Amino acid sequence: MQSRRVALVNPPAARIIYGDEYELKSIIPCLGLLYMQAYTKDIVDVRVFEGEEYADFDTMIESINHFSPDVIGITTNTSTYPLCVEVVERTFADTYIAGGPYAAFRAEDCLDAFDAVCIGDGEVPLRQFLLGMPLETVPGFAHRKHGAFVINPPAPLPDLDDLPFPEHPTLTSDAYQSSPHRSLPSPWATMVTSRGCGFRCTFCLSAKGGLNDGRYRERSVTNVLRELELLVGEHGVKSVQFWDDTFTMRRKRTSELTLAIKELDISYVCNTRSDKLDDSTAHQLAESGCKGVFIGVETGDERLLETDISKGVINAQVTAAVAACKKAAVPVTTSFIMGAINDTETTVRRTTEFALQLDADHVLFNIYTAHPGTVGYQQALAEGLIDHYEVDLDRYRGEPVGVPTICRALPRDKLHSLKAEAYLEFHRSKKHPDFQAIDIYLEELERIAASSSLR
Ligand code: B12
Ligand code: SF4
Repeated sequence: MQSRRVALVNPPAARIIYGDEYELKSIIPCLGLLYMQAYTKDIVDVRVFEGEEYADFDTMIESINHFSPDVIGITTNTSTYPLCVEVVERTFADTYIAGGPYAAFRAEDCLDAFDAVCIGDGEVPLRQFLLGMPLETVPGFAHRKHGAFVINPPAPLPDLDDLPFPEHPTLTSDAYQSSPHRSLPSPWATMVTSRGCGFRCTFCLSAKGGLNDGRYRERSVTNVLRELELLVGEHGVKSVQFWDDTFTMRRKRTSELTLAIKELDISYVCNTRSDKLDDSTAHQLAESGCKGVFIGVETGDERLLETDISKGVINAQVTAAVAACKKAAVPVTTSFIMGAINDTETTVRRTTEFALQLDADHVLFNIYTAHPGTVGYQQALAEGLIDHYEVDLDRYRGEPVGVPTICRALPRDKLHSLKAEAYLEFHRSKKHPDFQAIDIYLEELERIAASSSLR
């Protein structure tokens, strides 16, 4: 018997989401889809359709239709949701399943377009469905029964060591790119050695209350090492981007992991929190080939850091973590958010000043996005700053595309100019300025001044 065909789809979103910042951003495949492909390929003919690998959206749709899948599973982010619906409208499968960060918290709305929504990790529920379990009974799925919205009991979370390794399309396709702070020698791969985080940051879906309740789960060092050895030994991989939320979460594991990685003689980049990055950890990272660590600093305003962001650290810890990286010679990226509910021009400028003071190797400034499922979204709803918004790519232009901003004092265009100014100040403060970035943000400032196109 011919096995069922399953398409797992990530719509092409980078050009829409990144706009003029496109050249400066990371574009990588969706690991979630690749994990689900690896977990089901023994029972179905499953193919991943990564939007960035196609010339345009139409070509991807044609390719999906040519494959003629029985089941289509689509990964959703807030800004990509309209494209996800378009995939449903322009293809012809029997069953449509949505999953990922947006659908998990907008399950009822998504059921207007989809037959089921997967809430949380998808490997086990998808496999159960493909093995023949009716979607009405699959743990982890939400669906409609006689018009009523039903959420099935949650699926058990898999032991991450039991999951087969995903494929690594970055090794074979040139559709992917690294932002300057993640740029490493080719061939490069992306990996997660853990899932979840569980701190309380108000904008983040890896926080407590977010995806899988933010539960932090680890792969064993042995399991990570096996995948790395495979990548290095069989595919000649020279570097790895670790996309864990908090790579250095546990000191003991970090020591073991960095010792193991050191043996492989690769370079890598990772993300963490400032309270998980002291001198000794920074030293271990450096010794094991770490060429970049990303720290979410969020704001320079100490009060907002507690009230609006709920980061659980103070500025002194950030300063110490950045100093630790510099001492260990690990390049560091500091990332900031502008436009939290109570941000003002003064607090945003304080953020820029803090970024300049920290003087990291790279910096990111983003506009606060109230994603459904976050505390920030609930707060903005409760305070009447937004309603239960529809994602609308035409109405809300620029980052965050499709989504209203929530800042009480600063309209969208003002936030965008403060962001562009912050980038300009940062890059101009450097001994070796990034002229490409300077040009991008100068043009952005001119555009904002010339029109009020950012609603
Ligand atoms: C790596 C990463 C990226 C990568 C790759 C994105 C991608 N498509 O995977 C890059 C750098 C490109 C990126 C960019 C952005 N990202 Co990002 N990113 C992440 C990060 C840190 C890890 C994702 C990951 O690999 N997880 C591990 C895998 C195994 O899990 P997973 O992808 O969630 O998939 C599992 C389940 O969700 C579920 N599932 C997912 N899809 C489906 C589909 C079906 C059918 C089923 C059954 C199940 C299912 O099953 C999977 C396996 O268990 C997450 C935070 C996080 N920890 O999740 C943020 C996150 C996904 N990013 C986020 C955002 C906002 C962005 C940007 C918009 C940021 C910006 N302003 O530029 C852009 C948009 C990119 C885009 N194309 O849409 C948000 C999304 C929130 C939302 N509701 O939209 C997150 C959750 C961070 C946050 N704020 O909390 N990101
Ligand atoms: S520390 Fe990072 S990953 Fe963890 S909840 Fe906060 S923002 Fe999310």
